Amino acid sequence: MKKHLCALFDLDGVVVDTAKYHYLAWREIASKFDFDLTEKDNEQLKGVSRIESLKLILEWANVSLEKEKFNLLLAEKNNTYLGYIETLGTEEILPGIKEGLLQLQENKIKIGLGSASKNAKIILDKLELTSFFGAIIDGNQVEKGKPNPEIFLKGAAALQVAPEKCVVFEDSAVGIQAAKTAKMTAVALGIPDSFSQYDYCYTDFTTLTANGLAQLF
Ligand code: B16
Ligand code: MG
Repeated sequence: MKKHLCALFDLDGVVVDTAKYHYLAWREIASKFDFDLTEKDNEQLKGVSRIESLKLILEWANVSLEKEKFNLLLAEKNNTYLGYIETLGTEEILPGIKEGLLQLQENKIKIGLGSASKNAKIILDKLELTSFFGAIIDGNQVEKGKPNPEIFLKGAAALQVAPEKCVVFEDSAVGIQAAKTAKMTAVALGIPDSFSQYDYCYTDFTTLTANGLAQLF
């Protein structure tokens, strides 16, 4: 019997390196408060929804804002981010991802996306990867962001696979927490120290494809 029947992919930081564009856009917002958002700070924003990210930045900058101004900044950040990703193309798909998706597809493994981003569908289209995904769950379809397991549980339900039969590929600590809370197998992509819990950790998808992807399914 196959160990897992479904692969759920995070988007930013796993499929494509849009994390750097989120960082640049948030830096511009933070600079309005003379707050220098560092790459280390940005690590804590990975996988975190737009609203929660802004709340964190304001907290770090020790700034409180009225709702109207808060919403304006959210829109501004997204416009800046959309500007950065306007020319995003297939060359920005992270190494090993296309090969991994093809391998999973050939082995009839169901594939889903579980991203906190409200821009996930635009990005997948730009990367010409949409057709690989049998279900796309993004920030528009969930009430609770990662580390809440809602995103991944909705992905499993849409693909009609039990959570225990799903593998999640994630680059963020909150995403790995969400996968574990959902009782899924969690594969962390990045440096082990960045995560408090995971089942497997690989530096990137190429290393995973070469060393363990086939064994997971
Ligand atoms: P948006 P993921 C997350 O995507 C990003 O990691 C996080 O930095 C971002 O704030 C969040 O999406 C919301 O994105 O502003 O486009 O709705 O990693 O869960 O694919
Ligand atoms: Mg991510």
